Amino acid sequence: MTRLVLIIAVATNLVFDVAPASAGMIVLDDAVAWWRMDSNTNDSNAPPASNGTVHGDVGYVAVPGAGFRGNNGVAASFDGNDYIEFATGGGSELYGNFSDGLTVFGRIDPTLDSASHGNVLNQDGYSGGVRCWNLEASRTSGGRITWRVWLGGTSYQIGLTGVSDLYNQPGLHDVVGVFRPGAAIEIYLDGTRVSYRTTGIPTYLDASSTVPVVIGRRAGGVAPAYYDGLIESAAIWNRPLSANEIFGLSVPEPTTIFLFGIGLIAMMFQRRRR
Ligand SMILES: [Ca+2]
Ligand SMILES: [Ca+2]
Ligand SMILES: [Ca+2]
Repeated sequence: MTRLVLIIAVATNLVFDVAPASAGMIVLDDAVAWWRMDSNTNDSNAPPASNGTVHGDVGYVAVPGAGFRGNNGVAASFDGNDYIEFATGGGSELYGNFSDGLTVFGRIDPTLDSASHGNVLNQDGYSGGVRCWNLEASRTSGGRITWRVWLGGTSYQIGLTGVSDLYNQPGLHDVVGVFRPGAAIEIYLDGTRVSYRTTGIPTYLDASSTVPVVIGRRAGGVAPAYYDGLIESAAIWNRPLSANEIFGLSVPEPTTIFLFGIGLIAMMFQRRRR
């Protein structure tokens, strides 16, 4: 029994301690696109490389948390008139009807200056354009996170309000929107599911070959809805991540210390038995 605990603890420590960022990085490495936003808008998971084109003056600033969860300690800064656009066209890993599912991730610190709908990451043509999906940190209702998907122009929307007002919670937070075809749409905050819907869920989403994927504002329409604040990183998977995988993106740092402690205790028991 002790030997088993030892093996589990040491193995777990290998995952969490030898490479401190690996818990989150294992999941992020599996994304079709992962934008680390340390000095540019390039996709870390290439090929294929879904590199972004900057519009405006996106800057880069130091943030806490370097060395954990894929965070290199730098975030992109948006001040209300900047965005990053990704090329449309056939064959791109970012586009499709996501009949196998979709997960969208942003590690963000929005500011109170954000528009009423501060678009973190979306393919949302808004008024007059095709709307596919969007992830927002909205000023409306005190900083709620909203995740929407569309099929046939119908909005399947869930929103998070009140208790998780990101504007009054300083620092970076992990927000995740998940589409599970025919089953659920879900919002996760810092690794925990905070909102979900299971009725009326489509088996695929509207797709567009002309509306681009965009970070920092809506892809199109009459109201750009700029995001204002920091984005440390963002990613897209063309499948629904499991709850465990999403927790792994945001695994709290004390877990490392806790598991390291279990490993030490197990080793001490092992030595005393000899
Ligand atoms: Ca890629
Ligand atoms: Ca600007
Ligand atoms: Ca970063």
